[in-house]
Amino acid sequence: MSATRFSESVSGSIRDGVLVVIIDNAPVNATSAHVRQGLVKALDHASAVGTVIGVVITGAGRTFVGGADIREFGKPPVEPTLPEVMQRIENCSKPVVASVNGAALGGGCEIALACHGRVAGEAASFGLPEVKLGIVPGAGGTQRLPRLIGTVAAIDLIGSGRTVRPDEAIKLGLVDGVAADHLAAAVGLVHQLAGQSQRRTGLLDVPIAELAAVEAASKKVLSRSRGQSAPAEAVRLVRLASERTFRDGLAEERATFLRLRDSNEAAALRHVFFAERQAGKVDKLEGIAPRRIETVGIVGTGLMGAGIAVAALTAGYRVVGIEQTEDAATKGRERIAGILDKAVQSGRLTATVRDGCLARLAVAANIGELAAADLVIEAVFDDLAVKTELFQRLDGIVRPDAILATNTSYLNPDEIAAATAHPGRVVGLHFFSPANIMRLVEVVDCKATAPDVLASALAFARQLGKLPVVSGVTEGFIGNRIFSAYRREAEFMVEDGAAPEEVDAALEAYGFPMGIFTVYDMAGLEIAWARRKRQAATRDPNARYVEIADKLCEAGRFGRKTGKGWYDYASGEKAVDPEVTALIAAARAAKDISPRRFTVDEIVDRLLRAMAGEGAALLTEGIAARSSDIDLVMINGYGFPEHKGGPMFAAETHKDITP
Ligand code: T1G
Repeated sequence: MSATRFSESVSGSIRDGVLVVIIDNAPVNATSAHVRQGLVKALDHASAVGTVIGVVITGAGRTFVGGADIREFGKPPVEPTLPEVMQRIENCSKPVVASVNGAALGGGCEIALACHGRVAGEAASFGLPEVKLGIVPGAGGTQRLPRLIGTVAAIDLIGSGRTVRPDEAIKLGLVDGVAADHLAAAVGLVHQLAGQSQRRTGLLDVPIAELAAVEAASKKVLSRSRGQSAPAEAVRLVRLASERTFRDGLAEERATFLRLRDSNEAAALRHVFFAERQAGKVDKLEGIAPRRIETVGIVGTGLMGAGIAVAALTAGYRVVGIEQTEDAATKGRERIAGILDKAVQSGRLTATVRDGCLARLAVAANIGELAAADLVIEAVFDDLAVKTELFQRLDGIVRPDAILATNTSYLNPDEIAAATAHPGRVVGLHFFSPANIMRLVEVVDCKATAPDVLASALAFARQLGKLPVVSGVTEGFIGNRIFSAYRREAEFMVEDGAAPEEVDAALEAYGFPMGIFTVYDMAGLEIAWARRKRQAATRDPNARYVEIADKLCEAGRFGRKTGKGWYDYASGEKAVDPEVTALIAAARAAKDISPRRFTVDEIVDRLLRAMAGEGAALLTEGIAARSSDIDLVMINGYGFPEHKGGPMFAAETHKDITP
């Protein structure tokens, strides 16, 4: 039978007496207005035509339904609303079954929940990721899911926003079946359900869940929510499902959804969502194909090199690690195997995947082994002479079309490239430690980097599951430039009267996992000290310079590993040290500064302004392509709270900066 069109994105055809409705709204079948209108029309049609025994809903392409159209948020609502569509599905006189071909997320998962039955294809996934957007499910998810799979499991899924695959979905009772031919199975399920009274999730009694388990699940969500409000609201709503009627629960869910949708937190997280999809897109690379990369050479298998190796191995690459001696090569291999073992112990990797990784790994003391590499990443000591000499040697070893990447944090990769025979193949890949965990990679587009080399570096980073952000060449690239401005401002405030612990407390209250002085102590103070000493001769003598960190280093206070830094760790806990307080007081006195008080707001405002100001300079200099890239760098590399949207977003919208 020919297809009937219900709207520009919804059509249906009859299969075995069942109306099979297809949602086709590229790219992710979001529930835009015409999708909602089409679904209602399709349900009307199925109800009206006597020969139709029921309905199957499925999606075109790789996605079932990716949820509400996030771009419609903030625009006036268009009827029918998504909750209305859900009610129409649930109350349909004939059985409606979801045939879930791909991702059923947010409103897409809610459509499946409102159906009378659900069949998953092998590529299906289910999730209510709304909390990641600073909102809660707004079309019945918080009320239908606990009624289907229980309160504890629903708190976990909705509170974390995580996605489940078919094997877990069936265990949870989220789906009735999993089938390669999900459409045929769904049509079969409609036949089974036809003529019976339909299970309407909304009308079911809720079994009283075990209170202790509900408490534990709630606590777990709250402990991970880092100052965001959506996860707590989600937990509250799910728990309402066992306390109130379905109708009351839905009303409370809708009210909460609308309130959160208009919050700063949601605006910030939407910004981050689109920023991530923008990142790494470079206009000049349009139509340029990346080079093929199968074997990755990594020179230096210390902490950073080993982390990069693990990231490459788990993404399926062959890895050749290089060390200077046999002994160091053995240790490097052990370090890499150790990280993989830990991942198996914590359940992030299966033993089979680890064994596959180890089979693709070689660590050698002979640099000649790199002849086979398509890409070589150096992760050796951050010294210009060392890196230049290494790249010159590599010129004679690797194929002319192999790519050479430097993982330098502070050196000028243009200088490294200029010393090689083919500067066009040199690019920066600035990983963050631990490289197998941290998502951010700054991909440094050097003066001579060839477009297909840049495209290859971006494709490689994406293949590793990383978030690549392109940076031009500047001291410290995007992240460390902004971090330096942030640090400078924090030290100015300390010199002017704020205590380090006040600055840290203000940052932690804002949402940073750790304040800046605590971060310093974790990382160690000596590397930055050495750099300041190197730069002393070229420093602008008229620029303000705070000596306090130097004085700490001179006193042997290099941070946590020496038991003392900005704080004291003798008791095993971080403690304010009167010695540091005295040292700061002396530094102020030496400059005739009479200390003043800073409020929490002032501390945060000044630090945000410092970061945003440096970010603006990076945009003017053309180092960063877009301000949202800067936000991603600070969120993913430096602990800037995601739900504040990054320093540029916070500055642009004046949401966190009082003028
Ligand atoms: N709305 C608008 N655009 C979207 C979108 C959405 N929901 N999801 C993706 N896009 C765009 C995206 O910006 C990109 O655009 C393109 O689609 C491809 O995306 C009432 C309130 C579905 C797993 O949070 O997780 O439902 O950059 O690169 O890797 O309770 O997209 O090409 O211009 O990510 O194949 C909840 C978000 C909404 C799902 C596909 N839903 N999306 O991954 O493609 S709130 C989500 C995803 C809600 C209800 C509530 C993924 C995907 P461009 P992509 P992908």
